[in-house]
Order: sequence, then structure tokens, then C-alpha cells
Amino acid sequence: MDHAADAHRTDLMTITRFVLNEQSKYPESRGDFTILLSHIVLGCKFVCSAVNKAGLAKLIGLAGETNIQGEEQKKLDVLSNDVFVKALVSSGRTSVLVSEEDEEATFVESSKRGKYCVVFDPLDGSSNIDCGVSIGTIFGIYTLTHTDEPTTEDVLKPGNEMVAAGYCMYGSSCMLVLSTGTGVHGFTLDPSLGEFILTHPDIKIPKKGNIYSVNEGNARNWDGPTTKYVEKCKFPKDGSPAKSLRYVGSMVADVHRTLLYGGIFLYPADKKSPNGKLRVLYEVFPMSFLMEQAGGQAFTGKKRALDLVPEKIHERSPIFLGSYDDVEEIKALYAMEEEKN
Ligand code: FDP
Repeated sequence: MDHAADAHRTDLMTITRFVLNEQSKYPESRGDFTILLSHIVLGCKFVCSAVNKAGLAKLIGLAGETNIQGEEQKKLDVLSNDVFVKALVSSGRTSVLVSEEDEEATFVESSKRGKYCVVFDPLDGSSNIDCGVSIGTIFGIYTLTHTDEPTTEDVLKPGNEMVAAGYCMYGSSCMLVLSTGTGVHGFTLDPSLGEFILTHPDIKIPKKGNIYSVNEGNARNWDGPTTKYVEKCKFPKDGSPAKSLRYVGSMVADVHRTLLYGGIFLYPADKKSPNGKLRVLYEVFPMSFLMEQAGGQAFTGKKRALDLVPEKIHERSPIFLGSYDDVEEIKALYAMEEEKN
């Protein structure tokens, strides 16, 4: 660390300080959310460190097969799940956990229960793990609204009832983007301090963008409105320039870019997957929550994404999210289609 150069930046807004400041606005708050968040942050730091070392795995046996001590090493996505489940349970602030990695919800034992339910994808974009492309953790938080035995009904609620949502992107830098319902704020991990520092306060998505992001390999199976929209992106008839295509194939990376640069991210329904691919609780809802908080929109092809009421914990939905004006265009195309039918 260059101490002389760093001396001028000692008044850092860490994520903990930021959340404590927010908490002080609510005198009745007992700090439960701050404690929960600090456990999520710990999970993110742990996974970030494991992801950074993943490329060395074959050399020194960090993931995959057996290490020198003869212990079985875990795959990164399984390891990340264990890390988050343990971090969330040990916070003492959760009752129900839903993870992409686990078929069933986890109900925390009564002595360790708290007032929050957390839905999460511990390591999203898993097909990108082995080639070092950005991947991430996505999470959404609900409040438990009763003191009876918790059930899956406590998370089968519309996204607009989430109290917070966010993601951590393990990319060229490690960034945690969070909303507690008062805007969207981005924190970058300073590896020399081991702290997430507020680097992107009050993120607002541009009202209109010039990038579209979709897996065009599925184009032949798309429905009419999606096909027309993507055609318009490439061959606009109103004299505007064509949009650029960017698709990483990691939702966190594609949504992060969309949030910062504007544009639209689409994972539509198609003939093979009539409900799309992405999962409502821990992909569609948290990202839609962040988009709306940043001034954008999120639409399923039928309605506002956050108004969906999931019936199953691993349910899927088509999703179109991003800049307000760009999502408005796809909404108009679906409305026209509906009028025809
Ligand atoms: P992955 O399959 O690599 O885990 O839902 C998971 C996800 O990645 C998203 O992160 C990503 O946006 C999407 O699937 C990519 O799907 P396609 O490969 O079908 O484009």
C-alpha cells in the first residue's frame, strides 16, 4: 500500500458505515438489517477470493478434485452456496433461505431465527466460471411478517415486497451493488483494505441506451414482439443509429453494464422455453428491483416484473429490463400483439 498516496483518502464511506447511516434515519431500527448485510458482505468477500484463485485450481488444487491433504475440494458454485448458507444462518437474522443450488428451501432452526428471508443465486453465470469471465452473486431480501412457523409462502411474494436487493460482481474489480429501496449504490472492494467502498453513489440508468443484450442464438424460436424489437435495434426505421449488441451470458455482468451504460437486457420466452430461462425469485426480482430503483423498468412481456406472484420457489419468467424508454418500446410491441389477438 502507498501510505503517502492513501493519506488523503482516510474518510472512506464503507458499506457498513453507509448502512449504519441509513439505519440512523429509522430510530426504531435495532440494527438487524445491518448485521444481516454484514454477513452477506462477508460471503461476497469469501467467494471473491475463491473466484480469484480459481484459475490456479489445477496447479495447486483449490477446486475440483482432491488436494494434497487428500480432502475432496468443492466446485466453486457448490462452495459459494455453502458459504452463503452458513453466513446467512449464522447471522441469526434469517428464517427462510432459497438458493438456486438447493431444490428445497432451507428453514433456519428456531434458536437461530430472525426476521428476514433471503433468496439468492450464490454464483450466477456458472458456464463462465472456467474461462475467467465475470460472474456474480444475486440476492433479494423479504421481511417475515409473522411469528408463526415459517413456510415457503413467506418468499412466494411479489418482488415489490422485497425490502432490499443486490448483486456482487466478481469481475475486473469486485463490485457490490445494493438497493434498500432508496436508490441504487455501488461499492467497490478495495483489496488492500478488504472493505467495500462507496464508489458509485445513487446510480441512475440513462433514460435511453444504445446497447441491446440478448442470446441471439435463440432467435428462430422467439415470439413476434421480441423478433420485431431486435429487428428495430439493428435496422431502425426512424433514422436513429443501430444499437450495438453486447452479450456476456452472465446475468450479473450484462445487467451491470446495462445499469451503468443504459440499453436493454432481454431473456425472452421462446418456443422451447415458454417461461424463459431466468428464475423469478433470485434473478428476475432482484435485478428488476435495482432497475426500477435506478429509474429504469422491468417487464415480463405481460406485466411489470415486480408484480409477478411466484407459485414455486424456482419458477422462471421471461424478462426485459433496462432504460425506461427502451423497455417502453418493447411494452408497446407486446400491447400491439395483444390487441391483434
Ligand atoms: P448460466 O447458465 O451460465 O448460469 O441463469 C443463469 C445464466 O447463466 C445467466 O447468468 C445468464 O444471463 C443466462 O443464464 C445465459 O443463458 P444462455 O446461455 O442461454 O444465453
